[in-house]
Amino acid sequence: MPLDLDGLRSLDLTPRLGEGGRFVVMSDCHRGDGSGGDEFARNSLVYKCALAHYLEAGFTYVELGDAEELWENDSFDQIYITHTSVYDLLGRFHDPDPAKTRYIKVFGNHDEDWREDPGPLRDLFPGIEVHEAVTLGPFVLLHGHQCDPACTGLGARISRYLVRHLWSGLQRFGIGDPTRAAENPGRCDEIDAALHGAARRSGKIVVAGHTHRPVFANLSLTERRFLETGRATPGIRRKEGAEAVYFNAGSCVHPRSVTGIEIVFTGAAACRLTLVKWGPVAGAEVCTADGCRSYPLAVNRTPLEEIQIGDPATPSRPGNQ
Ligand SMILES: [Mn+2]
Repeated sequence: MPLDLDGLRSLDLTPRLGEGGRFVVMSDCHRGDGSGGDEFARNSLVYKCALAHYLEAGFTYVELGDAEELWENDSFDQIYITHTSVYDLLGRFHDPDPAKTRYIKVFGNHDEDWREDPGPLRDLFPGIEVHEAVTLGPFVLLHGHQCDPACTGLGARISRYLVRHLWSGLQRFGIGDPTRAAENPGRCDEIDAALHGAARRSGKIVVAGHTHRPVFANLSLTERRFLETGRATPGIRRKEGAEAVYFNAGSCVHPRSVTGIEIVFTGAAACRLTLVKWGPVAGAEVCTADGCRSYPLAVNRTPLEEIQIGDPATPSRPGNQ
């Protein structure tokens, strides 16, 4: 059944936009127990560098689901013990006052347990709520598994059983979990199409996660590359152009980087969206108020795509206007 965005139980953050606002959306951390199956562990340093930047720069952090890997791990304690420094940093975004908190948490399929009982989280983040979706001006932010039959209802229960009892063991030997759209471009295309359809029907702009593949203005990076260069392998969808109604933040479990989407409001109804990648860069020059310095290895923020919404909406690459 097609997804009805108006049927989601949403937190409405729109009242916060009066004075502008900076939001960063990151999805699919899949934080685990530090074993070979914990795909987040290799990126935790990069992720913490990104979070520290957003904390300092006054952003509100929207965590868009599958933050905790509760399909593979039955104990949140072990996830917390493994990634304590991450939870300390997240704690600095949190405020028990829902009107002030800068840590907005949405559940996905792998951490849907929080929907029924966010109790264990509340020991770390007093009073925290975990939402199905967030409304922010023209945007609806949701995890996106609602459009994936393998990850909702009975499908989710079967997938969870397989992941818990079979794949978490195999993953330690490097075998991926086949229930994830992340490992299947065809399923990824279907979920993107369903989320894009939901956005068109509702007149809202959708920002989701779940597929682990960044999408900007309805184009994945390879689809955009095809439009720009005419080059692609046969399985890549041929789209006619960008359409600023559907975006996907990607994930924090890419092999060497994390991706996210920054939404910076420049007026009550105008904002700038940027798809960013954070990752290690060799020989990077880092400039601060004290001048510029070269480092053998640095964690850098790289803008990949940027668009202005509210003003004449022209998709463009940063520095190319
Ligand atoms: Mn998911």
